Amino acid sequence: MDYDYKLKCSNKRVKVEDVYEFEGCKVGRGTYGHVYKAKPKAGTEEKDDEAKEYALKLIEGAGISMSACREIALLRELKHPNVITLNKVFLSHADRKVWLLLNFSEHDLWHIIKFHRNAKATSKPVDVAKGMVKSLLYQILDGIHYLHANWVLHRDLKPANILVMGEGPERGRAKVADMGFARLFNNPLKSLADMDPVVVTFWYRAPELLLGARHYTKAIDIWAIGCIFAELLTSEPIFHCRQEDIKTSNPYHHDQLDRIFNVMGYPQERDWEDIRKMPEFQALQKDFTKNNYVGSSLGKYMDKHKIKSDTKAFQLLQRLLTMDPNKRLTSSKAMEDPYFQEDPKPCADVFEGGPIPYPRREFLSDEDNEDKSSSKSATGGANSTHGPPVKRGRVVPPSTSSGTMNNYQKHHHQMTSMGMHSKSGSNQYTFN
Ligand code: 0SV
Repeated sequence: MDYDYKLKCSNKRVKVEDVYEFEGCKVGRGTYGHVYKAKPKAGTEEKDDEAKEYALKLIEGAGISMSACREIALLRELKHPNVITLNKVFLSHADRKVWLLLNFSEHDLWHIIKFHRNAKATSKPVDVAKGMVKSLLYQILDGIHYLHANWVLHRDLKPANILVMGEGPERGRAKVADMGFARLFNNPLKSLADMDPVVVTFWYRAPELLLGARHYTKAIDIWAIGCIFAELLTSEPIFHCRQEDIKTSNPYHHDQLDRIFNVMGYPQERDWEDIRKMPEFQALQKDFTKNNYVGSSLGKYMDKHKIKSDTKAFQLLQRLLTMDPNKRLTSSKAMEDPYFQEDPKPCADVFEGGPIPYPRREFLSDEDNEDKSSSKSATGGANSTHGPPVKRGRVVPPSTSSGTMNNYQKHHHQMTSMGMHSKSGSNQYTFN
């Protein structure tokens, strides 16, 4: 190429570091790359937006790799309030780096649920909006409905991939994102044998995947949404199971299936007729004894967590967590469920104008930047895929609330769990 022309183009090209301030503002790190919180620099064309916060994702590796290309191509086509928004792509020719400019989200469900779990463990009450779980579930379904309508399957839905916007024009809006790990590890046909053992969670995996389903389906995403819904209601991962080091490409995970049956009961053939067609059906018959799960049911499990089976929330959960993928609810049917017609109605701001009790994202220290160790703690090691890595970050004070609550807001807030509201309003099990 003509050298002068190349130079002219290069001089014209806007460099990410010239227009955005993000030094020392790393908020995430993983195999996918690095994520920074960024603000437009004063005196740039973006100055009108100075108040707006962005996330800058620096894609791992050099140049426009297959995965960079896939992510950009996909996000460019998608536009929905409950799906992450790609604003711009910066190509840095000097170091062959690719940067994605996204809207910044202060929270995600992994951190929110962790906050409630800690509060529950220390018996500290948390003040959240009455309909928060309902609003979150509705918005997740809306985002997934949009993706499914466009034949995009998520394939790795879990709390860490549901972002929630903090203060600003999109306050309290949930957005479906994908930190990207699944691309490496979640392809059921991709061999994992030659990879380093990586701690991966199967907690959100549908039973048909664990029994060797060859393809991802919309129903697989719906199962994961059911798992997230249960976790929002109880603050516990419903199908919590010991983490495994995966070294093989085998999709069959005995312990994870055992956990599912311990909660749900063993699937009856009349409930899931095609189970016998699953590739791992023989292994299932060999390894499991139906009688071990007699007396287990979702109703019993949720009842232990103070969620009664005559509630609309429970009934919707049961329809989402249906073992037979062909009988599982679709996203559009789920959005029409009576749960959403019942008060409190789902809101656009999941916090319903009330204060946001969750801390802001921490900035990662330089030490974290180089940290490649693989802690395998229950809360997620550096290589774990179910949640953000253990961070040693600088703690930023909790986000300021929207100020004192007015009467309307007070009406919508109480010491409560995120989701279930008995008539008395007591939800002592979860957060009180
Ligand atoms: O959500 C992202 N990227 C942003 C991650 C950082 C956010 C920090 O605030 N990517 C994304 N991919 N797919 C989606 C869905 C449309 C399915 C939700 C969102 C994606 C990720 C990686 C790759 C390789 C391809 C697609």
